[in-house]
Amino acid sequence: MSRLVVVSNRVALPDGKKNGAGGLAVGILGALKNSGGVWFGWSGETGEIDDPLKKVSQGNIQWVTFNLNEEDYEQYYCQFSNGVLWPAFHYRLDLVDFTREAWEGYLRVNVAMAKQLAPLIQRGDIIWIHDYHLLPLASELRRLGVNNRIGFFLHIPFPTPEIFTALPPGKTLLEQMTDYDLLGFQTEGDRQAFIDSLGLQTQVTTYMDGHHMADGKSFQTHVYPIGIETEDVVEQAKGPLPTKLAQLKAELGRVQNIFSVERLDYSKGLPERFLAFETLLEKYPEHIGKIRYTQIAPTSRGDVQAYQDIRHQLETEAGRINGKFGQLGWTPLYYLNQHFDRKVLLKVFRHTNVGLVTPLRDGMNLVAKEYVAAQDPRDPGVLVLSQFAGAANELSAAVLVNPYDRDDVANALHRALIMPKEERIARHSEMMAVLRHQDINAWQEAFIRDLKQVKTRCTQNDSTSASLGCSMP
Ligand code: GDG
Repeated sequence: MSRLVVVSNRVALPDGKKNGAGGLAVGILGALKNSGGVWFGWSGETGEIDDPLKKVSQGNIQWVTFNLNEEDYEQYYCQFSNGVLWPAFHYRLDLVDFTREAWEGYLRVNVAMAKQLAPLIQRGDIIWIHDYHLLPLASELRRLGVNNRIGFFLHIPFPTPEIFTALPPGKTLLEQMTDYDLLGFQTEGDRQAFIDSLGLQTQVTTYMDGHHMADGKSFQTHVYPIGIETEDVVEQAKGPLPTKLAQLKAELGRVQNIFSVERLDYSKGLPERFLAFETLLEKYPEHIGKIRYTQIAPTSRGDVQAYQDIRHQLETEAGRINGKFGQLGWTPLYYLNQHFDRKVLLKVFRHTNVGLVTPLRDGMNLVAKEYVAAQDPRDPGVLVLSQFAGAANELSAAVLVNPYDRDDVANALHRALIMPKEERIARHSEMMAVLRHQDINAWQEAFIRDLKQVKTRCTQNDSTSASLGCSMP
């Protein structure tokens, strides 16, 4: 049976608890346990990329990590991955800070990673590479003679050609991406945007079912909406509240709670959400004194300037809104710039009336799915969800909003706060059916199944293609 080699920027080591990736680590581990293999990525530590690799084994899985020096970390991770690709792929060209040094650093790290990884790859292994940090990795592995099946999954959106073509190295990135055998996207919109961007630069021939040929290379594109560990979330959210939370619930009495949690990131639409909450209090004063909005937003990528800016913006807005509407004994908005324990979060989800998830752009958004799965099916809360989250494709029974329209969000919040129980139950049960069917295991199994079925890589010029079992669709 073929081994699986997973590559991601960071790995979740076996001794640690689940990291910020939430259920993603569980999905990857599920895939690795099924076939055995290697999980390769950055250790999170400073050193040289060609330092000896750190290896940890447990059962049939080996975790292999490398170090990065400060310049690599700055250029590959902070400047190019998170200062160019992340904003551009989330439609924020205004925040893109491109330099050629950053691009060269990004390439340098991908080249060095390929050199470290190639000797670990055995004949017959399948390789699954994750996310925007590693767009060129297959290309570099191919250069080193790795002909194994290589798949890629993009966790974030793929922007439309108008945005993508603004990236100075866009053409090279697309060429590199066609060195994957299988490219997976969160939504059909993302998949199509990739093909459209590629089609602007080169002739793409599409056969049936996402099989393509471009520049003599054949590859497939498919949609795999990522899910959560649905049953695990259901179980963890159930049961009695820890003492502190139970006390808080008792103190709040009949106050209705609006709740959200996400990494502090400009793509999540937090300032817009605070303003929509203000509009709710202005338009529907009957809620004053009777609701509370709690926003948890732990700092992420604090080394990047745009992330420092948004943190200041939120602190200012929260203070202003509380100053304007607060009363003695009532604070409308709780903003907590802290990381919370996952178990606590899932229980809090269950005891809140509205889950407010309004990113301006999001590949999928797992918080939306976790919020739904955590609800009590006999008396569920309501999910208010941005139409620009990938999750909106599957969770169409949420109250969908345009996060740029604060009146729309305020109206949706009002509707959610007064929604009759029967409607809440109907919406919840429709969404649960989707979450149970398309959970994190179904996601990884679908991707791995397709990757295994890819024919050995072939090119139009490859005279040995037929003998390798390579066939054109
Ligand atoms: C990327 C894409 C796509 C958040 N704060 C805390 C905490 N979290 C957990 C959530 C959830 C996870 O982190 C975040 O996942 P999201 O999907 O919401 O967002 P990104 O981090 O931006 O993830 C996204 C995802 O990849 C997977 O493909 O859905 O679109 O941007 O699980 O619960 N967990 C804990 N404390 C916190 O304070 N314990």
